[in-house]
Amino acid sequence: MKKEDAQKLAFELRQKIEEHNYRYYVLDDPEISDAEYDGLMRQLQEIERKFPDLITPDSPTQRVGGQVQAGFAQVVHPLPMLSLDNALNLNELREFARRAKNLAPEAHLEFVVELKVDGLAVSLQYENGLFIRGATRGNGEIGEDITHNLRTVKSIPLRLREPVTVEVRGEVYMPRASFLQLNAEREKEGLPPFANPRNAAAGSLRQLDPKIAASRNLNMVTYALGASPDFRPATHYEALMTLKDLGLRITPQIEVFQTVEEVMQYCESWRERRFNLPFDIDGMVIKINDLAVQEKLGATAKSPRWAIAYKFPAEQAETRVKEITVQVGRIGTLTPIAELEPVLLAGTVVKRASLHNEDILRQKDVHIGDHVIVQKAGDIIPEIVSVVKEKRIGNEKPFTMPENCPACGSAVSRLPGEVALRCFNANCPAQVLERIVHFASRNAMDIEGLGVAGAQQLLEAGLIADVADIYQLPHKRDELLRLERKAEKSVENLIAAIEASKEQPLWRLLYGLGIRFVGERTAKLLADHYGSLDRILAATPEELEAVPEIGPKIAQSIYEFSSLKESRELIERLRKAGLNFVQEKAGDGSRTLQGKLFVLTGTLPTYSRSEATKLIEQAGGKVTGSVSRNTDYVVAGEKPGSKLTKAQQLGITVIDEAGLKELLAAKEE
Ligand code: 0OX
Repeated sequence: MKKEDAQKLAFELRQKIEEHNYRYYVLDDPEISDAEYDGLMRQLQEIERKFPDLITPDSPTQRVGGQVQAGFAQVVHPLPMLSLDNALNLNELREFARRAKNLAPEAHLEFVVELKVDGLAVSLQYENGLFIRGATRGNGEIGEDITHNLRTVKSIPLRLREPVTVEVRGEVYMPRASFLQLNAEREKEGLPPFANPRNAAAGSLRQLDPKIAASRNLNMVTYALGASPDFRPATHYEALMTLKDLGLRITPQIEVFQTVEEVMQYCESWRERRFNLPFDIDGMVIKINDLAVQEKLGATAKSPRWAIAYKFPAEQAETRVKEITVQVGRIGTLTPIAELEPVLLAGTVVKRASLHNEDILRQKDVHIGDHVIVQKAGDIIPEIVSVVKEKRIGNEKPFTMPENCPACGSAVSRLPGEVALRCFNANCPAQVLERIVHFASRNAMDIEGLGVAGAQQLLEAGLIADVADIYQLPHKRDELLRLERKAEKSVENLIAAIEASKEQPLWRLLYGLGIRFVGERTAKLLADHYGSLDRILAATPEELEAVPEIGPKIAQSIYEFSSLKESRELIERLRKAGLNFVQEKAGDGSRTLQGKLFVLTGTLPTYSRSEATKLIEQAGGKVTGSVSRNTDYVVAGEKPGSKLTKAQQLGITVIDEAGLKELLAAKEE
């Protein structure tokens, strides 16, 4: 490709990617699939790899490109970042409105109500549309420069849709599902888990190496205009809408109300509904809409008089620890679990709470028999907040972690630098069970009927001993039918699910193997990069590390797995069973039509319409039904219809089947 062409294409790709980002993050209305989006990114990365001097600072590929920082620079906020006063009940909310009314008696008060996203307040500075600096709130006057980390947050535009100079404020947070996943991974790695999504977000932003923030699914909502010489909106609501138009993601579920009663009703309506949100909120924020009134009300030393937070109390309950048990995970991690007297909490009965590891157990000083306060923030697994020590009567028993694995009896120990105790017996029945359950789980091979109970039954009956044995089950129909409580229908369903799983995409198989540190995302990256299981398992640690986002720990773990004789034997048995080991390889020369839009018209000499469509899609292109300005090629066969005329009118390139074959065969230079 010539450099001028590359420059033009890179420009177009960046515009497209930014537009799709905006649709995805701000409007919540994506137009293309994740795979198509990834395709555009890969195409841009490829161009920038070939022509590094074409890279621009606001290129979507440059989010993670930053250097590891030596420390955090200080940032003086152009306007202090105030915090919010709290209203702890509805009366205090009424009081807030009354005070405002007293201070601005002539004004008709209108209230904007927003969700109070539970994250970390940040300030973003844009200059002529370009994101130049992002900072924490710090003490409100001076914060820390965390630009390198904020650049990795995909909902923060690196360039606004207008070349304006503006400072905005918002909250960076971690969605609950990402938090749970991150903690699960950390526990596997023997790292201490984060206490809640807010700490996880804060911990991610307080890193000098931006790769860490980039690997942690962080998100941001904007909730206010900061110093903004270019803007004079009349209301807060108008300011938010302007920010949205500029490409920033604003707090969702914003409503404007005329009376405090309506405000209170709306706030209360979120008390239970908040648990259905994908992120935690710790209350609602009520702001007076009119900015002139805001100015008139001003602020105290700490917080504005025109805004208040209405906090929901965390849902807590008291119960008793009946027992502390120890669970053995897939890679042998021992986790202490508090078995509780059942208690109703935020609508569900809670019977167990994870104590995470020995350190946390000690820190909370939980004894068997203790009365404890349990808490649920969002619909997260309940946690033990504290022990009600006044209720101790003397017969409570402290708990010490066992020296031997409760499942197999082998001695347990800690790896250097890890918090968790581990059982290192790969044949430990608890680990075997967990490995099978993980392999069959919905996010891996998705074999219904192989949950804990199902897998346990098969293990006990001696019908399976590892994941490869699962594929022998279809030949053991009679034995399955003889199992207790197995109806014919459920056996048929299990066999069908097992057969269907053979066709699962490569990443699911790789993830299902349960290699330490190989989560879903890593599995997808590796499957994409290597295209086959054999190539992944043949790679050296150095080669693996060369794959973007794969660090030394993951590389070493995969290498250790593939070096084991047991693993190699297992893989061969899975291959023999007929599992899919390969994947359509994306991002290499075979996806030369990445992002290109095609329209087919008329009858082609050799390809059927569906064959042509398949070939185009395999090469990364897309076939649509009608010609528009966005169409890249019209493939015309015999008896083309009006689509050909339209293509000619719009000046779209028209090719025949031979032309299509040429495009498909073309390798990038
Ligand atoms: C939030 C949030 C926080 C900031 C200082 C004056 C108004 N966590 O979602 N703060 C504000 O606004 C305050 N709005 C929010 N939505």
